[in-house]
Amino acid sequence: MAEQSEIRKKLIEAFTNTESEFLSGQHLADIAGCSRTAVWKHIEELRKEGFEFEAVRRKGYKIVSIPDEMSADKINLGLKTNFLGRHLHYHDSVDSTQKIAYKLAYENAEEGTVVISEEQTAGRGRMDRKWHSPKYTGIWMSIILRPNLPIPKAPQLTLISAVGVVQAIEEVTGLLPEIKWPNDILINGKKVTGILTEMQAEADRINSIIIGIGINVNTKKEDFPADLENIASSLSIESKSIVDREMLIRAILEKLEKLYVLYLEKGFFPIKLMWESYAVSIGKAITARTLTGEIKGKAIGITEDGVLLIEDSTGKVHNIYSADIQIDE
Ligand code: BTX
Repeated sequence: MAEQSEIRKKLIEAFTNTESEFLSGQHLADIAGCSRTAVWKHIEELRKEGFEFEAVRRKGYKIVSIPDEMSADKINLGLKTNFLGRHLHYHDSVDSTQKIAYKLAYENAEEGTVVISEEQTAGRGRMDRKWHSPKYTGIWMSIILRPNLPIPKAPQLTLISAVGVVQAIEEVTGLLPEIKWPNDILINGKKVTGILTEMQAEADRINSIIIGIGINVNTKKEDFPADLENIASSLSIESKSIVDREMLIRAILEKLEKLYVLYLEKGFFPIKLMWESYAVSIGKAITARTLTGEIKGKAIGITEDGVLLIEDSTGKVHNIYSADIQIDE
């Protein structure tokens, strides 16, 4: 399947990189490394995705228009990664991309496999909370990673993902997002992105990590339900423009791949520094709500393992592994 989408990617690139109007079937076959019959079949597949072509005998094919809706082929177009997103599963509507990625990972899907849907009917957040994922407005995607790491390192992947998403949003929109530990990405104090990291493990090793990323991209104010109205926002609302979702997906996959490779080679320290440079809560008075209770104090940093450190009024430092954070000042 990857080879098929690789061929279609080469075909679209051939059309978008050329000055000439028509490209012959033979020329396209040479570029894509397949037969002329295969070229014709791939063009038919692209037509089903909404690409429009004109075909003229003896002249070949000309691209007339590229569809507005996302498709695996459009996301793939110009994607500069080695493994992230090379296997891309695109859906119109699913319950949760996490569930699909989880199943794929169980069936031995390769590292870097990505599941994207235009809509989620049962998108989920942490601790079984709901994630609002309306159609065509956002990026709802899950990424399968297979790092050879011990289980306690898993939370670091959430922080790596947050840094990648922030860098990609900055690059594509010019907005300056902030990270609220561990996984919220905020712009002007409102949540535009949530990240959920789930794990399949065997004995003491990680088998796969599924990183779920939900971004409100072109959501309008009136599209949010009443309970999110005051806490959520979208990149479009904040930038006052329509944001190209496919470009943003590519940027995320590219940034994340670089950070992940850096992490595997050099460890968490360089990522920690980047993460801290985007963190909104560090140095502030915060309340952490954990499953067992509430801790108030000053957020003084994160550890090498991505654990949040809070110093309470008595000077005692608490290690916070999982909590919801409220910034008090
Ligand atoms: P979280 O538990 O930190 O955040 C969930 C909370 O955020 C909800 O209880 C609600 O208050 C608020 N919320 C719900 N939907 C939105 C939204 N669209 N924008 C802003 N705030 C919202 C965050 O969990 C992790 C979210 C991961 C979502 C991705 S999407 C792709 C993948 N598939 C899937 O089912 N989940 C992940």
